[in-house]
Amino acid sequence: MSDKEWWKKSVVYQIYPRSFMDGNGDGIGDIPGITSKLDYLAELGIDVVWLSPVYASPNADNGYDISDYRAIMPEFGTMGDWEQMLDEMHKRGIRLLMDLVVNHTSDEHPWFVESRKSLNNPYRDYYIWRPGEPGKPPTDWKASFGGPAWTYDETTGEYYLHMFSPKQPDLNWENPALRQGIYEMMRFWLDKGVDGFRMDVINMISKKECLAPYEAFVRGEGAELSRVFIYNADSVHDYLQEMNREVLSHYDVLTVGECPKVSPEQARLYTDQSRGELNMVFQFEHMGLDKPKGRPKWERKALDLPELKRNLSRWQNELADVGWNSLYWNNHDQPRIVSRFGNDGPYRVQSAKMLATLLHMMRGTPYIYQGEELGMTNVRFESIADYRDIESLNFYQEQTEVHRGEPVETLKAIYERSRDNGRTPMQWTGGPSAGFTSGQPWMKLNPNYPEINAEAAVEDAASLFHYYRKLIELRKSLPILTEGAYELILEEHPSIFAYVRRLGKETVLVINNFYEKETEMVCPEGIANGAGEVLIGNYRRELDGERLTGAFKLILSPYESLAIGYS
Ligand code: ISL
Ligand code: CA
Repeated sequence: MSDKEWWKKSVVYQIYPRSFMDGNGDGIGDIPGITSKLDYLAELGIDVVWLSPVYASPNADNGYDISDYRAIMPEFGTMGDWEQMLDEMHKRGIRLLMDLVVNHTSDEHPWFVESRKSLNNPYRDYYIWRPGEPGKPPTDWKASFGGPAWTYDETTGEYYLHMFSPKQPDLNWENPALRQGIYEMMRFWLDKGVDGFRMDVINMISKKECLAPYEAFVRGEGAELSRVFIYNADSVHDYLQEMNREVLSHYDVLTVGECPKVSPEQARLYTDQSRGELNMVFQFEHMGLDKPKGRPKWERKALDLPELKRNLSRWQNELADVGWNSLYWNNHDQPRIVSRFGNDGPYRVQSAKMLATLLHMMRGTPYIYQGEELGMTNVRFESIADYRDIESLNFYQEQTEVHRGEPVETLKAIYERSRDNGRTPMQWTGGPSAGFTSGQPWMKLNPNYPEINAEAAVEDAASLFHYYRKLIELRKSLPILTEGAYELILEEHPSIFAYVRRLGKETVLVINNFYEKETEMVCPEGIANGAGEVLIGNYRRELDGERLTGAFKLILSPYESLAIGYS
């Protein structure tokens, strides 16, 4: 593995700036706040920070609606603050990924302000406009946060496309001038020294292929106008390759593309390094296993462990020879993993350690979302008034007003699924407002901060924080964790998720009891050769290496996790 492939050896930490640390007491997390916490991140040992958007934005979707790609949101600070933050990161050997949101802009971006003015405005074609009668949108596509994906604009009597809220019009990537505008903006940040990009819904940027049937229909060719999904069109690959030729290949960067509805086969295309597209993608299959297939995100079903094993292993295997995986349990759009696949009651710390081991011993680049290293949990606010996310608020309104659903039932779904579960302010101390702000936090804290907070975790050698630190350290000291082959074992076992990593003569055996019930593990023959050394585990248990040889047996405690090395 070459030095150029540093991104294969890195651990990334995601910061959601609004909720990370408030530096000036206005209740909103900001850039000076981040800078003040860099020593904490350095202690954790992460290599890279992915920073969710900090650009100028009216905040319809907390910064994922950008009105100026080259300006910092005043609530977050100044460009000077940002430059100082980058400088302080680099001093500590931490690299910075910026969020690149180029499927859409804010409707307040000057490009859209111009675009909507007239049919022949030079920026008209920067967005996706189609003729249509009021009340009769061009296609029946739905927007992500509720309602139709087309909004009628009276000024010119046409519809514009928005796959998210009406305040997030989709850009038209077919327009070469738009693409050049994006590339220039990317160079602006790269020349300032950023080390890469996380690309928001990058597999949705091309609508060319799916709008084609509509165009044919309008031409009177009678094409079917069925609902088409806008993911992974062939032309996305062309655009990414062009972006590489023109921009990315001239810098030493990490790129990760957020790709809803991507299959491992498609991910191979995006991440095959010889194609020059992305280093890795965020896939979502494992995040969909606790809901009925094809149903809205608000519905739930119990996770089936063998299905999770098959799924994650398929990704490990499909991206083994070409391509590369990202590894994650959490981000700012997901509920907290310890409340979701773990146990946020009496086994909060043990189950969170198990989930961390399971993920971090796999092949790929691990991502940690702020607060995950503390075992932060989902939240249950009594009133919808305490929620902030556009998706949850729209859902609540639709359910209770349009569908006349029960408010209590709707809130229950929100408790399980809301993106705000991951967005409550970071819990730094047990003191007022968890040390997040000296003022009124923009969103209520999770009331469990007196128990769950960074100060307590850093002081406690047995905490989840120090467990994550150790996992990161192991990844740095053992090349097998980055390079080694992956093989699932005990495939059909209903409660154990175990696998083997192999490199040359070395083996790492990873064992996880996914549930609370004690269970017996019998190691298959041919894996545990020689005396084993426990690399990490969540129960302090003296394990004699000799005992871990051959077809050894272990009784696993609740959520017990163990990685054993053989060489
Ligand atoms: O959050 C989701 C469902 O609850 C996802 O479907 C999400 O909308 C999708 O993964 C795209 O997410 C990204 O783009 C959105 C933004 O709201 C998300 O925060 C961002 O991660 C629009 O920019
Ligand atoms: Ca602030």
